Amino acid sequence: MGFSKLWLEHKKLADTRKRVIISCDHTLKDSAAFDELKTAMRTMVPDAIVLWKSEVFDDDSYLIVLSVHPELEAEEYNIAASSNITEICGGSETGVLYGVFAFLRQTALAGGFASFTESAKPSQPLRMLNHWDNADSTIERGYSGKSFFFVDDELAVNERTVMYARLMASVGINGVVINNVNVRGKAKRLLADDYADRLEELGGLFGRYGIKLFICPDFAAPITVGGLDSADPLDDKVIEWWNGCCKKLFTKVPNLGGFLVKADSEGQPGPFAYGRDHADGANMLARAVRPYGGTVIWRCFVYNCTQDWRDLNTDRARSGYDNFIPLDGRFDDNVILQVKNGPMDFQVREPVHPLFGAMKHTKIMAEFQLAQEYTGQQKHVCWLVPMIRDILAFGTRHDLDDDRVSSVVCGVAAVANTGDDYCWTGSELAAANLYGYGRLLFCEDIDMEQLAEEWAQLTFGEDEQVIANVKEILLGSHKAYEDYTVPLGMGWMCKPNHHYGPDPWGYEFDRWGTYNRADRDSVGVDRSMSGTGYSGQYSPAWAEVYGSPDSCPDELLLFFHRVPYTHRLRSGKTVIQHIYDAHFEGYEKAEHFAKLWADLEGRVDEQIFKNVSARFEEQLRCAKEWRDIVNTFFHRLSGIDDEKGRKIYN
Ligand code: GCV
Repeated sequence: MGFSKLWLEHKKLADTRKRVIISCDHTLKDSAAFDELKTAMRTMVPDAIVLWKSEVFDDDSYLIVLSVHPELEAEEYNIAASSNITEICGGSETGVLYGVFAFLRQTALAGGFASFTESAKPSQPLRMLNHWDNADSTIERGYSGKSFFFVDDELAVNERTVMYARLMASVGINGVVINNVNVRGKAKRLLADDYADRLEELGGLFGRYGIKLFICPDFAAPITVGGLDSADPLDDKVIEWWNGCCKKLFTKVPNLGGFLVKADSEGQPGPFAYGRDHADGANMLARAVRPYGGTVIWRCFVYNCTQDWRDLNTDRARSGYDNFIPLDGRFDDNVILQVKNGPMDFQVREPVHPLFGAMKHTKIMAEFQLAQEYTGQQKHVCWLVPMIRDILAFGTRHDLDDDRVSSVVCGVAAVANTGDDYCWTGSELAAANLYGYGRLLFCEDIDMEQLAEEWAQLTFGEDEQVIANVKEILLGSHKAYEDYTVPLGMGWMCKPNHHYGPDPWGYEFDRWGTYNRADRDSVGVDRSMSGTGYSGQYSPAWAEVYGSPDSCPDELLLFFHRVPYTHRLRSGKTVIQHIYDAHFEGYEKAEHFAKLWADLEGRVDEQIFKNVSARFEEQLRCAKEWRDIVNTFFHRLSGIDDEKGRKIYN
């Protein structure tokens, strides 16, 4: 299947110059930065010939000078651009590459060569994408076709992977995990010789674009690949096996950054089977990868997924903190703990995970999910970037010089939303999540309106109506989705397993620890100190805010508290009235967004228009189901009428 170039389409500029001269030394001439610039200039200034250095420089020429300045940080760049000459300096080839992409972006947005200066270095040192791709080409929680990394158990390195690396580098992604954290099927053999040549090739490609390659190993590989009878992290034979395996692998694949590990979670093997803990498991691997500069990223998504719903004391929200806080300080310095943005699992609204800022002696990174597992599965528009921005900007109120999540983490990862669909992300609008995520991690102060406009213009062109409508849709989409699905922090009223569409009690009597506990009088889970005690996992200042329904922010009230339907929110509305209003208003917003899109017929590419229109049709169908099922559910339980007398089914 072919593929779109997304925001790297490079539209023609209104410029009639005859020559674009790229001046740089020989080393840079072989770099991705040079290639990107050359390719882009050929499309953007089609009347010009693109030359490497030239004696001729006249009014019909545009000169771009590329250079590496080692006094800059490796990923930093400076641009000084004018109408006839631009200088781009970077701290390394990657810095120059980022500078080139920034120059191309600004030039495309300005519609021609403009005068500007820009200096930037990334806000986050590690900016990752985690793919949940399986070797058999399926993608766990994938909504955009099949894997383009794995085709029928083989690893593919082809034009599509090149385009992928280019797209990711253009928004500053510098680490990619290619396979699912649930290591299944042939992916268990990623550590064996089977994939070595292709991993080397893919690593080389990624390296050219400043991206480190990561894989998820099977923690039980000493057994499944090595034929040992144990994977005990403290067993000498096991340690020796991993040391040998890593020596071979990292020597063959020099651009391998390390491992991402899901252990003792949802059925994955881990150290618990041998009476060891997460620090034992992570450190054993960290020592095996250390000689090669490798990193072990160890996930904190660990909880009891065989809970009894009758047990009111066990609280899944508590588990990350309870499991890992006792281990603070025990992890080697090439271990990073990867913590989901909230304590549950990528719901549309959750409190920020209490581990941020609390683990003072351990490296931590944040994990988000661009694949919209719980947020409309790339059929509904739900632009997650403002939410990610808010979470990174959240002040943990721990006693730190800078207590914001963005400062207490050493990197950020997101579950990717890509597949082998023509447009990569199922819906063209879902690509705004991919683009915006990368841009945000590079520049955490970026303005969301500007970001939405920028993406819309690079994707759809200069038509102001298109940019305005797309921007309005993106900016309002998350709130609309939250409103017509699960407002007030309730979460989880989706259909079990596939997580799409409403089912208010779908998880209520199940083993996953995800309950709303709605009855005829009240709704919500008491996670205050008189309930499960989860609110006490925060810094004292937040523990106090979250600990009482009077001070808890409305949007999280039912996450932290169990209250009667007649409880008055800080907004002045009752809980039940808020539920009704949110569902009616959220649906209306979705209708409005669909209309904004419909108005663009003839203004955007016909194929794109049709694909997104079909998705809006589905979004409206599903949003109506959410509205009517959730409203009816609460009306039947509570017996309280909507004070505005709107239609609720009984
Ligand atoms: C990769 C949720 C998802 C699973 C996913 C898991 C995780 O439970 O539903 O598909 O597994 O999170 O993050 O490990």
